[in-house]
Amino acid sequence: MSAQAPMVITAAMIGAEVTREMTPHLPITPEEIAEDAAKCREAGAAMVHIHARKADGSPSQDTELFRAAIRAIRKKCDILVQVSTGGAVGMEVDERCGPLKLTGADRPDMATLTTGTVNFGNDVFWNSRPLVREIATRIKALGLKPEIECFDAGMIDEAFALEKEGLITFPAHFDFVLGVGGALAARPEALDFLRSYVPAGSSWTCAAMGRHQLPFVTLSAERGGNARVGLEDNIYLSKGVLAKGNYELVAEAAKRAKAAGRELATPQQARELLRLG
Ligand code: KMH
Ligand code: ZN
Repeated sequence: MSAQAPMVITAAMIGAEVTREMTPHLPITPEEIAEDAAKCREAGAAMVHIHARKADGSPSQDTELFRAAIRAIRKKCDILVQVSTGGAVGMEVDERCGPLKLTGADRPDMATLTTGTVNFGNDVFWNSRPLVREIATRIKALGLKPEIECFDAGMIDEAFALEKEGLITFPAHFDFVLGVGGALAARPEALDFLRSYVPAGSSWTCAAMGRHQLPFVTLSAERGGNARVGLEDNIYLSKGVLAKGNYELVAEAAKRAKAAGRELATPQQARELLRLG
């Protein structure tokens, strides 16, 4: 039996940047998203992280698009649904928070909260301190626990400030996003520093970009953490071979997690491990 807790695998299925030109396997419609999500669940994922797209494939944080995707997913399986509040570069706060208008049976299980501004390739992912507080307030008002997205170490320091202000509670759940152009690189030393820096008792996930995605599943598994894989961050299963869907990346992550001695968390176990209530 593994001494470590079961590993939560999250499938970041869509994102805002990947296009159908880059991969024909990107899910866009609610039905496509739900079908791939159900396969991700079967392959070992406990949660999906979703963005939404309009019919033409362009990114959108429209409440109704998220409602349709969440309903379609929940019709097919019990996977947890984490919504993005990052959206796409350049979106304003009200647009970014579109999915936070979903209540009752359509309420998501979790929402992301990025706690600082960062270079994002040649763009800037803008998260001023007032904006971070506004989004944190809306997540809290919906009764959700945020996944704190850290693209750099200072974003953990900002989480400490948010906790002091009563906008988030500890222990928290962090996602270390490594390897975005212009931000913290996907290096094992970076992961080791970040996990040593989070408040006691917190849980963490690592999302590494591109070719680093799958190797970092192994590093996270060995260190007792959790992993995020999926087309938002990486479209290749191996060099030059496109993943035929998010489920293929989840299946490979599951294989690596098990090889490192980890069991996989069910959605119910993930709910407890991430303290989603
Ligand atoms: N698309 C990025 C600019 C999140 O989902 O919360 C932001 C992002 C973070 O993907
Ligand atoms: Zn995202």
